[in-house]
Amino acid sequence: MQEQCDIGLIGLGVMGQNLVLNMADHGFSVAAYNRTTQKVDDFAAGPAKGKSIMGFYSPGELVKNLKTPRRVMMMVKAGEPVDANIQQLAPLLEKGDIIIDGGNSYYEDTERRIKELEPHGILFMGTGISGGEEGARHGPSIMPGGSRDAWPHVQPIFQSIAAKVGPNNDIPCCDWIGSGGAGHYVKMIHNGIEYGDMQLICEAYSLLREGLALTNEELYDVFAEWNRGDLDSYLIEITRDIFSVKDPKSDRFLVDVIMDRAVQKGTGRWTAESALQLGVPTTLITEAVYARHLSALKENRVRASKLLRGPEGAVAQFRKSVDRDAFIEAVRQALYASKICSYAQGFFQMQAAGEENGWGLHYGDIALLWRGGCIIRAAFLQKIKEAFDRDADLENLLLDPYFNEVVENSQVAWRYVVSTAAQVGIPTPAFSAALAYYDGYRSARLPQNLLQAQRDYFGAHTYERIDEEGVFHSDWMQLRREPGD
Ligand code: NBP
Repeated sequence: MQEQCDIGLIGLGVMGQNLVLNMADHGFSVAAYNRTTQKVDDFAAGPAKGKSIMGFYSPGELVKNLKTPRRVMMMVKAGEPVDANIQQLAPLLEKGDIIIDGGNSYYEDTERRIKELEPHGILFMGTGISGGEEGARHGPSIMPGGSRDAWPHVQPIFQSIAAKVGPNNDIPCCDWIGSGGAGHYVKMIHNGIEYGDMQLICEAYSLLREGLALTNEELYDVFAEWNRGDLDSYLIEITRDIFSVKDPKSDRFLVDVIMDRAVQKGTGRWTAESALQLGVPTTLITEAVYARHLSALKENRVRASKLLRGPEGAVAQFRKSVDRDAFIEAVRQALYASKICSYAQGFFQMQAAGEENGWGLHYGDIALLWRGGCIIRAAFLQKIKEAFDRDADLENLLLDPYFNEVVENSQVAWRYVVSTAAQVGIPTPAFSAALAYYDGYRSARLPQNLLQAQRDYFGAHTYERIDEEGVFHSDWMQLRREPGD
């Protein structure tokens, strides 16, 4: 009888194949299946050859060849394919067996699936995985959540294959996140933050390219320099590299021939939708989603560009008078301060969702999981970990002494950059949203007293008073000054 495998994996797409190879490299035997069976053959004869990997042509065969409790991981497209696979798998499994969904599923779907499988005794884990193809192959960031009883059976595999950080490179970027849809929720926030980070970098690029007319070679040097300081991160690093790549089809830089129309798969939008439902101000990520929508209106923008005028000659005037090095440094500071606001908003949203759903999230540990392996990996995440170590109940990252000081020290530069962008007509929705959030969050009094008055005037929606408990309504028509008085 052939040896039973440690784990089964369904879905030999980009992520699935690389995760299987990663598991095999770490000493685990893997049973693999894909709906289009040609992929099973190609994989077995290609990258999987000679490794502890067995290919199968049906979920039934795969399940028969697994050790108990059976562990089956799905890496298929989110949505209907996940349900279709669960329907096939569930009758083949026994009480105590485990299904892991490693795709980018919507967290409410995960919560539903856990409940649907519970009566059958099947444990379901919704697990976020980040790092793309390269991460999956050599060490992703893994965010497991769902049925807690499944975790000890999966932990050794996941923690072996995950990225490692720390002084001895031995802290895995994978730990239990929480019950229900917590794993997928945290992955969704990760992706939302990724949207924000990417938009901020694009705005910095736009300010330096449109504002200062820096060449790609100069942009390379700026990003290389930034990557040596507080902004040290995977996204800054790949952005630096992008500025060095020439188009094989022309003598231009590749970035300059790429269409300025962004696409998206929806995790940023889910983050924004969840923020709206929770009633928390995740403004920067939401602006980043809208920025992609605006970019997609390419034809409209081209038409409008011929009709709608900006501040005439403002960019030329700015270039003549600006101190270039000082402006580059100001953009760097504005980028870092905005990034801090974005993470403050993302963690605030996670805290709200964690409390509402009773997930028991540990925020410092989540920051550490993102320290390596994933797209938003950055040195700065260590600072977030330290902030939550200082105060596990930290209300807002901006209130931590380190972040408070950075943002305060950056604000002159940050305000200069945002006002310059407005003056010369360069759109910076994420920089501006971050600054408006900072100013709003630090305001003990906002103008929403007037808004409450308006609501009460036209709809008798009532208001509260600053000097007396209770709910009040005024007859504004009766009390107002008559027009002309
Ligand atoms: P791919 O597009 O490379 O592969 C999709 C896989 O899903 C294929 O194996 C496909 O089988 C399978 N599949 C589909 Br589509 N519909 C199916 C169905 N009804 N039944 C069974 N299998 C079905 O995806 P990927 O990039 O590897 O991503 C997999 C998951 O991981 C997704 O949820 C994705 O959002 C997530 N993710 C991706 C990345 C990334 O960087 N790519 C990063 C993190 C997470 P087939 O061969 O028969 O069509």
